[in-house]
Formats: sequence, structure tokens, C-alpha cells
Amino acid sequence: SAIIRREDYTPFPWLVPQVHLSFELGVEQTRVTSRLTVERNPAADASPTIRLNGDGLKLSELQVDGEPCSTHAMDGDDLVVTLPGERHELTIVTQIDPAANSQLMGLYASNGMLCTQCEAEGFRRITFFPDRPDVLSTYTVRMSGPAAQFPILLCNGNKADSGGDGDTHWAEWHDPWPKPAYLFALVAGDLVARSDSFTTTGGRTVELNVWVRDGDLDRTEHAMESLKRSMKWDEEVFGREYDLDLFNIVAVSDFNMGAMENKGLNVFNTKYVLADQETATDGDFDGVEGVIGHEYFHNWSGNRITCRDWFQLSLKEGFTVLRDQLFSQDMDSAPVKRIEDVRILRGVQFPEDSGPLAHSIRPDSYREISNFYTPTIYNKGAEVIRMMRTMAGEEAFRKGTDLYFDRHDGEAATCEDFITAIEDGAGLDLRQFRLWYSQAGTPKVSVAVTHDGDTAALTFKQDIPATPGQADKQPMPIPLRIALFDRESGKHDGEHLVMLDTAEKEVRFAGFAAPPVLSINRGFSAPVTIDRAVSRDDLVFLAAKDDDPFARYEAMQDLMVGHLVSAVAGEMDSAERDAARQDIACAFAAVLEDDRLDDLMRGELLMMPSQAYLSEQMLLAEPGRIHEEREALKAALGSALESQLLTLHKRASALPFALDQAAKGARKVKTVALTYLAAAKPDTASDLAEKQYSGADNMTDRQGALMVLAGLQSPARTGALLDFYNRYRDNPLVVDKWFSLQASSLHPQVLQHVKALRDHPDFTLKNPNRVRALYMAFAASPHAFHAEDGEGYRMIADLILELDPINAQTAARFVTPLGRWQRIEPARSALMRGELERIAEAGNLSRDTFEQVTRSLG
Ligand code: B3K
Ligand code: ZN
Repeated sequence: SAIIRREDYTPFPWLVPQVHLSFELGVEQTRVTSRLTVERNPAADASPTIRLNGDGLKLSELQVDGEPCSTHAMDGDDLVVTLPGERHELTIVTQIDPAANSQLMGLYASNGMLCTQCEAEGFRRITFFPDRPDVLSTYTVRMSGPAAQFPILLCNGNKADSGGDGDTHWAEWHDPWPKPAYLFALVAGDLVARSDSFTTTGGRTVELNVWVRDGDLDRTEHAMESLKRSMKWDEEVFGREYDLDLFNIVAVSDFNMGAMENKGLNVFNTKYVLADQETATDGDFDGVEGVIGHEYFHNWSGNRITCRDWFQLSLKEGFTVLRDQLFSQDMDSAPVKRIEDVRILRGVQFPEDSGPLAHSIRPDSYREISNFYTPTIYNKGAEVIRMMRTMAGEEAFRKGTDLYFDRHDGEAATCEDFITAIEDGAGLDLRQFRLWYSQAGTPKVSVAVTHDGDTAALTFKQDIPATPGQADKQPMPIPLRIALFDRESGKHDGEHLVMLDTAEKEVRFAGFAAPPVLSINRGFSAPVTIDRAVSRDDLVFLAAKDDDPFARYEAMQDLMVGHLVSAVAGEMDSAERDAARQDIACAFAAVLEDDRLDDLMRGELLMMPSQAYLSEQMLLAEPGRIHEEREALKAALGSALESQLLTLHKRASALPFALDQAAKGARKVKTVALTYLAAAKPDTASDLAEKQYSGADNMTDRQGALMVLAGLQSPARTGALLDFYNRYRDNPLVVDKWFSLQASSLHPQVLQHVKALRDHPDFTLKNPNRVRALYMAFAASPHAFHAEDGEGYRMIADLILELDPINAQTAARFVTPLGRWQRIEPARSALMRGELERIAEAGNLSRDTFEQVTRSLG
């Protein structure tokens, strides 16, 4: 398969101002008639032909200007038509089989309903079309089908007309906003809606619907409320109003990703729509709010202004992630949301950036664009724009985004357009900052503090590691928010923004009689790693006193990371180990006792660094040793703080269920307490967890307790798992949790459990949620995936090979964990590489999996 390069971009020689589609819908056979008006693009080089992309399509009929066409040819999957004139009308008929579409791209059947997923290149599986984001058209769509089977017919835009004759009915939809094909969507099925409305500041009344299957309606309230909050927030914070009279959301249970921002008709994974107290955790509720916000915000950052080509993906994704993060910060606890977002970045994006799949947020090439919907494009992309906001300040940044929306409305834009608009609107000079778009790799910032007389000097150095295809890097501007604490008073005299824009830099601060304690990268102002020699005393100081919540969290993390890294390296004798654990326990005790903290934040401060994050800190990770030391520290903390943790659990359990932050925080610390107790006192923890499980009146408590039980070799384990399954066997999203909990548990027999679950009647490779529930959880499990004999690696490779022909996009995602081989100790590394080679040799791989495996082998 060919490599597509950013530098090869050329505008499409044709404009397609009008698209008329007619669908005669059937689950096994759908007939698509497409009528396109095409005219020469004055801004492009003229071409005697028009290339219409197809993917596995069979052409049934083709007319040019109403006459059967004889001047066309197939070029691979594409249809190439010779066109002599300035303007033509093409009529194209294709027949497709939605039921046979297991890739879930294009038009497919899910649970008897029909729906579409077109981003990035799914439209070409429906009809022949210039399937690229810079071709914008106005769509008019007629859908017809059996009324009993598809009582609801939905498409983008507004419903223009509808009718029926006997058993068949039809609807005609019109979307007034020109859009690229990837934003096209239709849904046909037996659905019911929660309806509401929203009035924009401009006075437009928008009808809102959340469409689900009968029986799921009472779990849509949170989604609807989240939508209304998103609409209001985008008006207030970014000045963006909705632009149609109708906004539809449809929940689908078979879906490759979280959701899709199709114009006026968002299609969602059920996981990000359905939520109630009984079946969804607090984390699930937050997920719904965040994803509803994200897709809604795309209406401006993505739809009104789309991408010129797929190399610009972060233009819409990075910006929209930033927008959804800021939205959630405003809706919930801002500091906790920031910490969660950094945890995701460091747990998923940092490893990507230091591995074989590293790429810049604006990549230079790809084979399969689906492989570039990555944490780098999304999460690092958001961090890069967040840095612009930090440098400009909120107000100036808003001027920049206003200018961007204004200047490029209705266009297919580039990252460069965005940067220029922020420069012009916010008054920033981003010439050097553009390097963040082209250079991959997480910068490492080293910092040393020296003190002389009354002056403290900070010496900074930045170093950007080599990544595939990028050996040498230039220094980038790195905005670091810092504060210097006086040891005596426990205070600082204000925050500074240090711009580290050279390879090395020294910054001096006068007025310090004694060496200060440095608090650095406050709020995680830059997506970098910080390397500094810092004493445990200073970390304990910051963990107790830092007024920046993120920096305080970071000090706790650093305390644990520092200890675990040296413990794994075998650098500590038992006295040193005890001393370190003692310090960490003291810091924990302070957090447990600090009554100025709310429980949501307390829960964060008590969180252990993840196995993935710890592995990142080592040149060659030893998964087995990391797991051992991490569990040992957990046990040590659990026994040192047993009574405080029991008190915390008791206090938190006394709070009745509510959706406010205090109650959410209480539920969070309850399970955190259990996890430490489980490591130290499994019997005590098992009893407590069993009580929490059976007394639970909400999913957060129930799942938390079951998670702890699933990791214990306790008699209560089996009973609780069985009860959970029987209670929720009819709810697929909860059954997903049941699979996940077992696949990611701390239980020594996880491998056997996963094998058994693979044969469970509820397991299927056809449903991505179910596949991820079992295997993503397993691949993230700290010990089982890395089993010494390589059985975990083999299971994932087997899965990839079996899933690839069914759902290539989902299969390719499982290559990532095996791709970590270069950063793992030699014995396991060889086994991982061996599995990648086995996949590579299999032949007949999808483009998705082929690309990921090839890149991963390096
Ligand atoms: N834009 C979609 C991504 C769909 C990609 C499919 N391969 C979801 C989102 O980011 O909002
Ligand atoms: Zn998005």
C-alpha cells in the first residue's frame, strides 16, 4: 500500500457544490443513487478526469449529464471518469450490504438498525465520491424503507419532507451547511427519543433529541443535560452559537470509537450516552459529559471550519479536546480534571512519543489515516494549544480564537492557518513555537537550583529525544510556570512564567536569604518531563504545602516514582527502603488528615503512579519487578496507615448517594482506601469490599468493591462476580465492566480467566466495546500481559490476527502494547518482537494492521 505525504497535497481539480443522495434502505441490500454536480475548480490545475474514491464498491450504473457513460475506468477501487466540459452532472448507482459490514465503516447494521460512520474514509464505502475533507458540498438526501423496520429516518440538517405509501415510507433531509463527506450521516431504525430544546443567545430555538432503543430512555437524562450545558458553555466561553434548528444524537452499540460529530446528527457509542446511578460510575458520567461536549464543540472546531487534509487532523481534534477539557474543568473540579488529563497524557501519549509509533501532532506521512487518531494528535495537540493560551493569557487567546473562527468559517483550513490566526488575534509571535507541530518526542527539561548570597539561580536545559525519522531536534519554546517557596514560611511571593526557548538558560531571582524550594511546571504548563535532583524532604514539603493542586499531586507522584525507580533498580538496602516508605507514609498521613482538602482531590493525591508511567521512567522496564515493588509499596502504605484508611472508608461510607462533588469524592476515596487495605490486609479488605458491594446503591461503589474483590484470592470473589453478572446480564455496557474487571485484575490467574472469558457466550469479536473490555483491559494489566513465558503477548497477537479481517481499525489498535518491545528488558523484548514478526509474516493483513506492525518493528 502507498505512503501518503503531506508535502504532496494539491487541491482537487473539481468542485462538487451539490450532492443529491437517495437511499433505498435494507439491512442486507441498500441501493444508493448519487447525483453530483461537478464543476472545474478555478483554484486547481485542470484535469481531463475526475477521480471518485471507492472502497469495495461495485458500480451498478453511471450516467454523465443523463446519458450512460462509456468514458470511465476503474483504477484499483477508484472510479475515474473522463469529463470534457466545465460543468457536469454525474449519476452513480451502487448496491451495498450493510449487514455484511463488520468493519463498521460506511453504512452498517447494528442491532437491526442502520447507521453510518464516515470519518475518515468511510463515505467511499457507500458511493463513489471525492472522499477528502477539502471537497465541500451541500447535501440533499432522500431515505426510503420499510416503515415497520425503520420507523425513524434521520440525516444531517433539517427534515424537509416525508411521506409514505403502504409499508414503505420516506423522508427527505437537507443540510444547508456545505460539508465534506466525512461529516455525512444517516440513521434508520426503531428508536425513541428524549426531547428537549435550547434557545441560543441569538434567539434560535433548537430542538434537541437523544435517540436510543426502547428501554434505554431513562438513562439519557445526563446526556441531555450535558448537551444543554455544552451549548451554553460554548456561547459563553468561545462565543459560538449553534446553527441549525435541530440537533440529534443517536446511541449505537456497535461503534469503533467514542462518538462522531456528523453535522446535526452526532452518532455515539452507547457508552457515552447511557448513564444512571445504578449502571454507570462517576467516571462514566464524566465520560458522557466530556464526549457530548467534545462532539458538540466540533460543530465549530471541525464542521464550520474543517481540515484541508488529514495531516491537519489535530487542527480540529487537538483544539476540540482542549475545548472539552476546559468545559469539564468548568463543570466539575478544575484541578482534579487537570490532573486526570495529565494522567491520561502521561499514561498513553508519553509512551507513544517515546516508542516506534511516535509522530508529530501534524504528521508528515501515513498509509492508513485511521492509525493517526492517536493520543498525540488528540491529547498532545490539546496541550500544544493550551500552551498558546498560557502564553497569551485567557483574554488574548479568546481574541485569537475569535479571529480564527471568523477568518476561516466555511473553509477547510490548516494548522498553519490556526497558528497565524492566534498570532494575529492574540498578539503572539509563534515563529519558533511552530516546532511543536513538526517535532515529535517529549522534551526533557533538566533544572538545577543553586543559591548564592541572596540570589537563587535556576539553570535549565532542554533536550528533545530522537524519534523515528527525526534524529536531530531544535530547541522549542517551553512555558514553565514556577514558584519558589520559602522553607520557613511555607509560602512563595508569586508565580513566574519562565520561557525556556533555548537549549540552555539561566534565570536568577533575588531576595532569597536561604535556598528556596522549587515548584515547577505548575498546572502542567508544558507537556514535558522534568529531570531534577530534588530531595525527599523537598518533595514532602511540596506535597504538604504547594498551593498549586497539580504541583502538589506531582510532588506526591515524584515521591513514589523516585522510590519505586530506585527500588526496581535494586539501588536500595532495606534501611533505605524503610526510610523512603516512611517518608511516603508521612506524606500520605498528612493528606489523609488535611481537612482543607476535598475528597476528590484527596483521592488524586493518594493515587499511585501507574505501571505504564513507571515504565516510562526507565530506559529498559522490567514489568515483573515494577509490579512487585509497586504492590509492595501499596502494602507497606496500607499497613502503616491501616487505621486512618479504615476511618476514611467509614466516614466516606456514611455519606448518602448524591451527584455533587462531596458525594463523588467520598465514593472515590472509599475505593482508594480499599485498594491499599487489600494489598496489606486482604482479609479485612475482602470483608469491607463485600459489604460495600452488597450494600451499594450505585455503580461506583459496586464496581469499586468488585474491582478489589476480583484481585483477591478470597472466597467472596466468585460469589460477587457471579452476582454482578446475573444482576446485569441484560445490560451490555455493564457486562463490559464485568469482562474488564476480570481481565485487568491483580489476581495471579488472570491469564486463565481471560482464556475462559474468551469462550464465554457473551463474548464476540463483532462488538468493539466487548473486544476492548476484555483485551484492552488485559493488555493494560501490569502483570498478566507481561507473563514471563510470553503467553500474554501471544494472546494479543492471536487476537490481532483473528480480528484483523473482521474489524481492521480495532485490530490495529492492539499492536501498540506489543510495540513497546524496545523499552522492555531483553527476554520479554524478544518475545514481544517475535509476536510482531509472526503477525507481519501472516500475509493478507489490512492496511491498518500492516502499517502499525511495520512501524513497530522499526
Ligand atoms: N472525529 C471522530 C473520530 C472518528 C475517527 C474514526 N476513525 C471522533 C472525535 O474525535 O470526535
Ligand atoms: Zn474529536
